[in-house]
Amino acid sequence: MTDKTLFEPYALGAIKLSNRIVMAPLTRNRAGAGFVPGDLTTQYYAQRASAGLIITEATQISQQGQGYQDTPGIYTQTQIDGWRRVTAAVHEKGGRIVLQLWHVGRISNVDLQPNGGQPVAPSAIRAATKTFVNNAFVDVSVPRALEIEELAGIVNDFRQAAANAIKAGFDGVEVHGANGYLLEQFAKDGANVRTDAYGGSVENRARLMLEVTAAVAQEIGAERTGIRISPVSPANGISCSDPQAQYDYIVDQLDAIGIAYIHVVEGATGGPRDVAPFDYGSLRRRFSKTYIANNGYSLDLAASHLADGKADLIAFGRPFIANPDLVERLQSSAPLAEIDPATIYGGGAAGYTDYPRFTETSGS
Ligand code: 8OZ
Repeated sequence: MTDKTLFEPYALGAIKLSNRIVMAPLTRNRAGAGFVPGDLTTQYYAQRASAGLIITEATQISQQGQGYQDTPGIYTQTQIDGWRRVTAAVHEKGGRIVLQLWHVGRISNVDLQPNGGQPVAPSAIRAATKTFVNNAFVDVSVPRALEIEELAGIVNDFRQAAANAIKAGFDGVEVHGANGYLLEQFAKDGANVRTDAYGGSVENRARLMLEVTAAVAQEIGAERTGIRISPVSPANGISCSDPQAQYDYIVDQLDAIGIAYIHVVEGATGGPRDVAPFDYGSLRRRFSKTYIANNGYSLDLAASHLADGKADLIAFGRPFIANPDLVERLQSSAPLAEIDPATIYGGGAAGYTDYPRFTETSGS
């Protein structure tokens, strides 16, 4: 039994979607020299253009914002040119695509940082996690605490990256405020022990995320701006003592900025949905525009959350890796292909652009 709502058009701010299935951002580590997305990446996204909306893989706004090898950027002209080929190919097939803007903060390694410097963070607290650099998993480096005078520069890097995304032909941008990266490091007290205007209270910890979002919205239009958040996810070694209070406040403020959507990772990213108590309905009620729900949704759960008004759009992540035609498969109850875990991160076409459509496997 398939509820039809998932396959109906939807107006996401200024972006017209042909259905309510979103391709969630997925890190694939296949950028070329200069952190430029190449032809395979163009092909990969074009193959998935029947998604109502594609949210790209996380894309660094500066070299300082990079934390893993071979992830793409959006801060050089060559990167803008590379992404322009991607957006043209997706638009050619009738799809819509926004760029996810990323600063990893402390989830990095000196080998990726400008002049081999330390990664930056709200506080000099190393995360208990690893990153992937020089073809190996390595501990993240000890970060240094950002000086308060440096924060305006980071806000400006996000603003410039958003402008670059529009130059590259994107329909909008998503601020990456989730999964233990810079903006979440500020928001969550497990990573932020600052005593200035960016640490301590709920309001202070939210400040950088909100300044960045407001700057992006001012640059490209609130109706083309969204944000991803993960209130209770422990991803990348992070913790928060007061997620409900923190995210109720953040979402109230995001609504005041007027952005088009919040994209909420419910539970532990890529893991259990019920990892910690949290009232997502509270975020839903506080936010007057679009709520995109993510994390472990089956077709049935997606249909029931849309029917109950708990979400407007549903983002599917890993199923899109092995099923370029995920929308058509869900719509026709075709079986889903399984992902090969060995080819998720890095490499070439294998496990990237060579997953067939269902009609190619069934011979019909
Ligand atoms: C998997 C591997 C590396 C990065 C995220 C950008 O979790 C990521 C990511 C995921 O948001």
